[in-house]
Amino acid sequence: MPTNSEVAAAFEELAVLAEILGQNTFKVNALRRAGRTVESMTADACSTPVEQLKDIDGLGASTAAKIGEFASTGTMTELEELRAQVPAGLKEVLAIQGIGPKTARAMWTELGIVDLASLKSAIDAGKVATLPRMGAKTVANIKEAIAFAESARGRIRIGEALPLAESLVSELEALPHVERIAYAGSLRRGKETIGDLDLLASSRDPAALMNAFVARAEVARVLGHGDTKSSVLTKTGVQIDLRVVPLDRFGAALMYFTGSKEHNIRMRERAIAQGMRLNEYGLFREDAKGELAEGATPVAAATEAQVYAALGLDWIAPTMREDRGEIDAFLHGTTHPAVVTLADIKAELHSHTTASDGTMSIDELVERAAARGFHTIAVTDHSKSQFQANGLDEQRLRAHIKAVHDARARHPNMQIWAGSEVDILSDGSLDYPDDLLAELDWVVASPHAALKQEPRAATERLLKAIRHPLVHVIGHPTGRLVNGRPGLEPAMSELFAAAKEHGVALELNSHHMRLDLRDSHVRGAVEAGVLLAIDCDVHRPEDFDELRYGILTAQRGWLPKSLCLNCMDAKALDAWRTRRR
Ligand code: DGT
Ligand code: CA
Ligand code: CA
Ligand code: ZN
Repeated sequence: MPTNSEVAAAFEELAVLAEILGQNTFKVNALRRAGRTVESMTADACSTPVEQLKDIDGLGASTAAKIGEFASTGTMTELEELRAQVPAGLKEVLAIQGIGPKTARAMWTELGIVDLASLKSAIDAGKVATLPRMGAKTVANIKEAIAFAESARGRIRIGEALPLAESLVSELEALPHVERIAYAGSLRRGKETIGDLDLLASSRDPAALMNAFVARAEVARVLGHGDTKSSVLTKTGVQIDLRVVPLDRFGAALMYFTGSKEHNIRMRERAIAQGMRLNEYGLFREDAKGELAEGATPVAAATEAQVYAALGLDWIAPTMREDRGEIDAFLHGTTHPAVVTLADIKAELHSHTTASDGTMSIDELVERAAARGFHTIAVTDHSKSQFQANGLDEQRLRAHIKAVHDARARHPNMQIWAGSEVDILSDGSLDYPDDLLAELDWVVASPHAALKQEPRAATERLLKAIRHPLVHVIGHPTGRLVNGRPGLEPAMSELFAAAKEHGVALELNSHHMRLDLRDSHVRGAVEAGVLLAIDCDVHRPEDFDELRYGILTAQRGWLPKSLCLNCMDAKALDAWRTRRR
């Protein structure tokens, strides 16, 4: 069934199209009002009878009928008709900052502009400046906005978004009038890519906070500047929204703007089932008429934990708020899944030194691992096929094994393993002969080349590596790069079953460019009872800091400590290792 937001979006699109087509303002306004009304309804508009809908303030016979139609067909006849009349490319014209429906209509009907390309040529030909209320300054702004829209990127990787959000939060937090500030949205949920950044704050002087926000050095363009909400685009094309809410409502707002939308919908349904209403201002008890009274005092609003508690739930970590069963799992009195945290990680099992393409010596690598409080480090330089990464041939590997073992005497408190990140060749065989692999303490087998293989071939390739008796871990199993390349697309369930059967671990590579396994794979692996290794694939000292992205992804996949190799104590980990030796 369509959600209220979907119905609202349909009304908004209808209003925009009607406006572009020059239909009367009264009708356009009625459509907009209907959209807003549905958006704020607590009941599902699509399951409410049309007879009742038409009596709701903000709706009427015609808009109620449209909702009824949307509920049964998923669209509105009029919407389809108007879409057919307006060139599809006008949508991207309308999306340009500074161009509203009236301007778009004039551009279309008077200048024949139908998309961004024709808009650009019309500007260059000096035609746009001839439209009413179109000074040279406005045209210049539009031109700049087009360039910007073209450079603005899609979703950004978490490794870029999180440091940006952290610096914003810590600097704005230092302002004397700021009471609280936090990032919300998909970033707080730890998704691998982020559409836009959502910041939420409470301040004794909201205007001053907004002024400080829009004046920041990274801001390229201010999209909106108000006392409760401002939006900016950064020079690197990232949109950031900042909202200010009262401190005593911060928890409810943080919960709302953290999402996910699907989780929020479930929580609102739960509230309604208990005679309450949940929105971004708080959790409220319905009055005697079953309505939400204006100015009511919330049952809970100051902290997220209070809101969850008032709904009979323990606080749910943002990484788990995706409507994937978390509400049932966090009911009061149930034992929740104890997902892995950063502090639980005690070993790095995939790392490179200057012997292949790393920047650190064996000793520096060990010292950095010790500084993290780790008890174990596996040194896993590349194998011979990775010639561009200076992969080790058999002779060099033998010398390297000795060098790694010699380091043990200098670092008695660290468990140091001589390993290899051995290539899984395209046919599933490994890049070193078995007798050499048997000399290693630790074997990570990873695919690096032939990543465009057919899914079936990829599955067979990885299965062969999993069945190999000397392999401990399959490194970055698909080889995908976030926003880069799709990588292999093997039948994951077959890999999970084989990994479980053969006692091989799969890697969750923490590097924000990889996150491979990805969150949904982690969840599948967990359900299959497969052990995972959360590694940083360390090449440089700072790569140890990538761990937090791996942890967020692991949490999104509900990975318990008990299925994470890196959470074992040194002895247990070594016992697991030697079972395969
Ligand atoms: P993104 O930015 O695409 O990576 O994803 P989000 O989850 O950050 O989404 P965004 O920025 O559109 O909105 C932030 C949060 O605000 C979202 O996770 C939940 C909440 N929210 C936004 N729009 C709606 C809505 O129409 N209904 C509900 N229930 N929540 C919404
Ligand atoms: Ca967002
Ligand atoms: Ca947003
Ligand atoms: Zn590697």
